[in-house]
Amino acid sequence: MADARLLIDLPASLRAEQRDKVAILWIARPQKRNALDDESVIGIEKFFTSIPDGIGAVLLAGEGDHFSAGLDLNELEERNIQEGIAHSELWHRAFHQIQFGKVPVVAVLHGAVVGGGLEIAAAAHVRVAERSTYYALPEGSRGIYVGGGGSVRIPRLIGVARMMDMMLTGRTYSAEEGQAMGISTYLVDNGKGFAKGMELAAQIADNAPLTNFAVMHALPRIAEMDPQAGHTVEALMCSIAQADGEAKARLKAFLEKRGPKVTRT
Ligand code: 1HE
Repeated sequence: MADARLLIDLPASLRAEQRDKVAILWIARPQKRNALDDESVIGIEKFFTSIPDGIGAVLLAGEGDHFSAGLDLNELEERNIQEGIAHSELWHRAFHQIQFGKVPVVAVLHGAVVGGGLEIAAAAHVRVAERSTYYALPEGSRGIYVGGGGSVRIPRLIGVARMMDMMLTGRTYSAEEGQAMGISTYLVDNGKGFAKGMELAAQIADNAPLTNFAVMHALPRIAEMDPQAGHTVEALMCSIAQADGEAKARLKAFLEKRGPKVTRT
């Protein structure tokens, strides 16, 4: 499959394309710094629940100078408590589909990755940050609270104490600091993020699908289990993966000196 537009009906704030086995989802609202309005969040859920067969990974990126300025503050109109809960749950559903969807997601970060922008980035599986990236949780200064799963995912990346500091003091972290504390696992020069993200996504898309499934769905759950249950689920997952034809073919290829060796990077 060559490059093509993906035939998923999305709002104007999102753009999807396909390059071989990688689907690319652009947050395409640079005039509003890729702020996420309800339409965009619903579109994100739709995209991640409509990924066609043949796609093995998704690249998530933002158009313009910033990845995302988070929640569209124009939509913070008068909501009652029940409506506020429903709004947060809308974000939860959409971002759940990123983390626990069909294929792994690589996020390419640059410029502002703030508020809900950091929440959506945290739902991806691999994060590549350009040096222009900065992270903040300005919810504190806006008198609100994270609502896109940030309290669940961000402490698992950087710890509760750092997230508290970001929210209470409005502290901003640089790309280099984000890399050191584990928000991103790749740090690249400005303008190089998309190419690096595509390289990683293409590599991920070539993995055995069952391995990608195990890494996405079993690993984070095992990590939350008590160790005894975790070991049991790991043994089952390991056995299921090994029994798959794809694993057998790949192991045979290595033993016959046809498979790739581990190489230093
Ligand atoms: C927006 C938004 C937005 C920009 N909602 N419209 N997020 C924030 O608190 C971050 C708010 N944004 C900013 O601090 C800055 O815009 C940026 C640092 C991201 C970028 O600055 P800059 O100088 O490049 O752009 P700008 O001039 O501030 O903004 C350009 C336009 O985008 C302008 O609109 P315009 O009509 O006047 O041109 C801005 O109003 C608009 N814009 N950010 C709406 N966020 C589920 S809970 C999640 C909770 C949160 O995410 S809270 C964090 C919200």
